Amino acid sequence: MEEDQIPKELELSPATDTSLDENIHHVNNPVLDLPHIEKKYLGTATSYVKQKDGYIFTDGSAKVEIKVVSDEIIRVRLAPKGSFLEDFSYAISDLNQQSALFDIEEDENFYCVKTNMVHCKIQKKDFLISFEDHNSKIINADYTSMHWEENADFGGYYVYCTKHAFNQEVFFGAGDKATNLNLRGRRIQNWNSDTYSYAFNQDPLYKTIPFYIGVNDGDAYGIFFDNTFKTYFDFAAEHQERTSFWSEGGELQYYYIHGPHMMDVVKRYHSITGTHYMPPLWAIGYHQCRWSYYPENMVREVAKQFRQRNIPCDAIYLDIDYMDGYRCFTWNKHYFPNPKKMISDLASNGFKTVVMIDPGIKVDDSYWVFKEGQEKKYFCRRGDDYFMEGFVWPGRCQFPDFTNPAVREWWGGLYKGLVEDGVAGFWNDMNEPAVFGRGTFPDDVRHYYEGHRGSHRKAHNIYGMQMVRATYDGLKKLYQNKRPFTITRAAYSGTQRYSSVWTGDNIATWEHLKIGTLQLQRLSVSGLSFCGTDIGGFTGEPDGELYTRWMQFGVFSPFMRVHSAGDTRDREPWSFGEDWEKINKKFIELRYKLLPYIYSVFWEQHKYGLPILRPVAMLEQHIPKNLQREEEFAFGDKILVSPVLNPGQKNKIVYLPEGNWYYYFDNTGFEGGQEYTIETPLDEMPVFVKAGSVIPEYPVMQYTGEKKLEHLQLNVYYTAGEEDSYIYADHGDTFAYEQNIYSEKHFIVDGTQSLLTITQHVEGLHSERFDDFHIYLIGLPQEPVSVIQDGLEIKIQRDNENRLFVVVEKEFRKLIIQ
Ligand code: MIG
Repeated sequence: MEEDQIPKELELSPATDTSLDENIHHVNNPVLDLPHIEKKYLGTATSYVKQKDGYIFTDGSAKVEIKVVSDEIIRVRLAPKGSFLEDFSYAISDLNQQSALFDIEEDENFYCVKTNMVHCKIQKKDFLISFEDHNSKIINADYTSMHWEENADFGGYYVYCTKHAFNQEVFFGAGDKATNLNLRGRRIQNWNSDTYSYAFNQDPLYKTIPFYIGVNDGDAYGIFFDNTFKTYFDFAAEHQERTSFWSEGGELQYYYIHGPHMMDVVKRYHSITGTHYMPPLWAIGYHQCRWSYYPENMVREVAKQFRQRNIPCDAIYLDIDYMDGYRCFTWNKHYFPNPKKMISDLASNGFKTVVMIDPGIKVDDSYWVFKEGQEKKYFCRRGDDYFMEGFVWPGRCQFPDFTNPAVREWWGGLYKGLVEDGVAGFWNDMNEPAVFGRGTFPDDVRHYYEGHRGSHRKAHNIYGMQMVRATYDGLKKLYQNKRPFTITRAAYSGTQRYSSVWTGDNIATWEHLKIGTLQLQRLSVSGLSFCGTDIGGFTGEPDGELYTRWMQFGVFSPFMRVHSAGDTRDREPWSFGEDWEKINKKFIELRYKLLPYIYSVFWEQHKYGLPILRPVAMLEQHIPKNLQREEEFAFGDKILVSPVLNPGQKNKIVYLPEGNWYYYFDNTGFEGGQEYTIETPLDEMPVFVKAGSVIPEYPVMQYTGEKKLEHLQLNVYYTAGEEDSYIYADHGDTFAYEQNIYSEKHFIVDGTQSLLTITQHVEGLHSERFDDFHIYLIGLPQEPVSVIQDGLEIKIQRDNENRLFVVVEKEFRKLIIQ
């Protein structure tokens, strides 16, 4: 859209526009169908007062706060009757570390709040807000002014914001939605729901991430609508030229996040909602789960099989059946007579044990958790003061109010026994919260909400997040600063600070494999990078081919776990016969080889807020066609993958972004910026490495830390240009990295001078235990004559597969290959 078209459209009078179809949500709500409920719009902006970090504008009765969070982030809040709600958010980790210089200008028609990067313009007439870059290019603009309607049902406001959707604009983000990457033309809602066997396009699902990224004319921006009530987003679905978002309560409060690159937007979104801590190394290995492995002999047998068959595995999960009558924090002593012994035997064989914990606490006076919770009044109550009760696995249950810090503290402590038994990780399920029959809690249930009390309407979408937060905080203390591992099904924005996530109860179909690739890419750009699907599909039966292709995608899923429902057949990597076992083994081994690379990608996520999976749209947002590609994505900065998503597929068209690439399995070189047809034999998948990359590789171990690392292998892929690579390492299980006890090796690979030079700079205080590097030189255009390490010539060697490598000192500065 041309810039000069905008002002005309901005003049549209909202009052004449009665067709706003956000009304559609009234259809199922008889109370709201009452015809007299009218939307109210902001009037003319007439004045403002300055605040410490922004301005409050008014039309004489309503107020709008524009808060400058940073040069690139502006927060907008609406107070329909002039008083803002308390400024509290569960999503935001810290706004105060940000800072910005800003100013305001005013003319006859506009106010303009300016930072170095963003101009937030408020058109006085109709109070329309727009965001422009410093060249006055409009990036995002109101279509109508912010509006609201008073709601007789619960005594609050439904709040609305309607923006222009530009002609070519596309939309990404929004969490776990099981739909195409580009959200244009879709309406979504957020209400965390237990959605067993969900379908493509089914909505809502388990998570609420009210954040999206818009890309128009090569420029990206983000909107984070920080509201925990049921929220809706309409991406040019109802009206081609409008994008709206609204909520059934709470405050209209959103952050405009400037780009211009999608990567910038995602980084900045992380800068306010936080990142995931470094996971323990074992948590990014291969995990084996099912509903459920029991009794003890079964668990031991599965573990034994892994080791006998030499298939790496770091963790085994115990689903709900390990508990005594599904009472959390207890053991079924019939199935598991001596859990401590079993867990320590597993541990000495390299297996971590992860167990499930649900929020529902069985109503049972002889059960200590229930009794304590009762005595302390920690369970949620109905509006009329009775306890909230619902049926879940244990039968009749009550539910802790995790929005109360005292309850969280108590809950965190409950893990003590299991931690002492040796359990290494915890899996929080059913925390949407899910209740059999009625789905979830009734609306009137009360929550403490950090002192800003409210009903379940307000707390529903953050219930799961606060549960896993309680879990994480408790474990952090109990493990005495060893890193916990947690995984949650329900989430709200910011949950990444406490947990990894999985996509819930998917199905063993090819369609669901594809849905999984979409969900994980989407979660990754929505802040929840540490994510995975149930590999193989939760319900239904995959055949060997589907299972194996899913395993291949699993290698490039940030979280790699096989899981399946209770009534399904065996799902171990060997369950489909020898041929499939061989391929599964090869790919699980690949995961273990790539671990130091994957760990470094997690570091980039943690430290810099970079998403782990990066859709091609994000790599090259300036190429319109890429905005529609959704089957291929980068895993970190250096590896591009395009999972095979169809049965019997012999080849696949893969687009390679600009630059040069190597096919991982045979090192064939490809020139990027175009599509190729790539063969897809069953034991390979399209995986490409960017030219110039340094990819560290571990020898295959049966579990992380099995053996001392003698050498660190570096695979260096020749480039005619220059490329940076970063490799991160640390203890693998403590928080010492927060005190800079880590090492970050920076390699510059340069093919412009000699044949190739590799320079190394190391930062951080951690010294690694390996002796030297084995550097493999891949794709050299000619045989090297000599290799010089810091002035001294070293030997060029060939391994038993005739691959070229050199042994180089750990501290080397410069390697010249000529
Ligand atoms: O009502 O714990 O998504 O992973 O195996 C089902 C049993 C409860 C749902 C989870 C699934 C888990 C299952 N749980």
